[in-house]
Amino acid sequence: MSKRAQHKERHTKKKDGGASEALPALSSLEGIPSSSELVPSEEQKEAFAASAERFAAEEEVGVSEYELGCVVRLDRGFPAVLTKSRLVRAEFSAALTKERFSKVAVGDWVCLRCPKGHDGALLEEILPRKSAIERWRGGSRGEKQTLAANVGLVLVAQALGPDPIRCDRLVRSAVIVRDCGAAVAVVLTKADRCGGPARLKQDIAQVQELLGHEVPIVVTAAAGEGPTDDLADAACAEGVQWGTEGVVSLVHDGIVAMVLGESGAGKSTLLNALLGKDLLRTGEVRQSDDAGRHTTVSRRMVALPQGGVIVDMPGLRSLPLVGHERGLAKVFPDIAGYAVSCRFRDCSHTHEPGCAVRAALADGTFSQERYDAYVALAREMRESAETLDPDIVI
Ligand SMILES: Nc1nc2c(ncn2[C@@H]2O[C@H](COP(=O)(O)OP(=O)(O)OP(=O)(O)O)[C@@H](O)[C@H]2O)c(=O)[nH]1
Ligand SMILES: [Mg+2]
Ligand SMILES: [Zn+2]
Repeated sequence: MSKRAQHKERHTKKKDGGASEALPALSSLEGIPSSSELVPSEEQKEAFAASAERFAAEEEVGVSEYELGCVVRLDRGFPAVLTKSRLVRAEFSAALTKERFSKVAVGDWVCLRCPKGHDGALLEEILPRKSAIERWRGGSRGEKQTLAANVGLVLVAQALGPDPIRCDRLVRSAVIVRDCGAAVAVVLTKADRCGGPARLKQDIAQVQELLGHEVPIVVTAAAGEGPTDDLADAACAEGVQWGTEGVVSLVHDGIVAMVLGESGAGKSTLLNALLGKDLLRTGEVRQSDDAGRHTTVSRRMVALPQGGVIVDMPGLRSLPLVGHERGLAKVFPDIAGYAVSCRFRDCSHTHEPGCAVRAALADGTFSQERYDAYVALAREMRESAETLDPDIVI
C-alpha cells in the first residue's frame, strides 16, 4: 500500500471511531467483478438519474457529484461499492441510517454522492430492486433480512453424505427463492462422501421427485477427494450435470447468482474451484455432526474467470417459511392447481371433506412424497402467519 493510501486508511479509522479497523483494505480485494460485468436495468438507471437530480438540487451541488454504483461486498454491514470508475467504501447518509427496513444488500444498485476532492462516498439511496432474496429471521418478533438483491439465480448447496439425502432444506430453499423472483438450481456437493454411484442415483432421483425435473441439478466433489469417474457417470446417467463445468453452464456472462446453504455445505470450496484459486476461506466441519463453523462472515461478489458473478454468503442455520405461499405454488404447481378446487378455502388438505388435493393424490396424480412436503410447508406457513407479531408488516 502506498504512503498516501496508508494515511487515508488511518484517517478513515479515526473518523468512524475505529469501526472499520478490521475491514479489509480495498486495495487488497481480489476477485471483485469489473463494472462491465454488472449491468443495471433501465428502470434502475432512470431511478438513479431522477434521484441524482433531486439530491443535487436539494444540496445545491452539481449533479456530477452523484454516481451509480453496485454494492459488491458487505463486511460487517459496511458496503464496498463499485461505480463505473472505481471501488469505494461508502458510508450511509443520515436519511438512510434512520430507515430501519431499507438495509442495503450485496447486489443493490445505489445512488452515491462522491464529493469532489474526497475519497469517501455517501450512500444516499438504494434504487428499486429487480429481485430480493429475503428470509425471515428471529421468530415471531423477527424481521426480514435481504440476503442479496438483483440476483437472477440462486444455487442451493446441499452436502451429500453416507445417509440418504434429506430434502426438506432443499424444498424450503426452493420455495423461498421462487417467491423472491429468482430462478433456482441445486448443487449437491461432497459427492465423494455419498456412499457410491448407486446411492448418488437415488439421491438425485429423490431431489428430482420433490423439486421437479425442470430445476437444474449439478453434482460436485472437491478436487483431491479421490477418484470420481464412476460418480460422474452416475450423475450423467440421471441426466444431471457434473463438476464445476456444470456450474459454469448455469452461471455465465451476464448472470449474477448467489450460493445459499448451511454452514459447511462447501459453498466457498465450490467457488474457489470455479475461480481456480483459494481466494475464499474455507473451514473444517465438526466431526460429530458435519456442521460447519460459520467460516464465511462477509457477503461478497466474486467474478468467475469464464464470466458471470456469484455472491458468497455465510451459511444460514434456519430458513423459516413466512408468507411464501406464491413460492410454494411455483414449486408445486400441480398440487396448488388442485388446492383452489377444495370445498373450504382454508382447507389443510389433510382431513376435510371435498378436498381436491387428496382426491388427486388418491388418483396418483402426484406422489405421496410431494404431497407430504407440500402439506407440511403449507401448515408451517399457516401457523407462522397466525403467530406473527401484528406490528410486523410482510
Ligand atoms: N469431502 C469433501 N469435503 C468437502 C467438499 N467441499 C467442501 N468440503 C469440506 O467441507 C468443509 C466446509 O467447506 P466450506 O467451503 O468452508 O463450507 P461453506 O459452505 O463455505 O461454509 P460457511 O462459510 O461456514 O457457510 C471444508 O473442510 C471443506 O474442505 C467436497 O466436495 N468433498
Ligand atoms: Mg463459506
Ligand atoms: Zn384440500
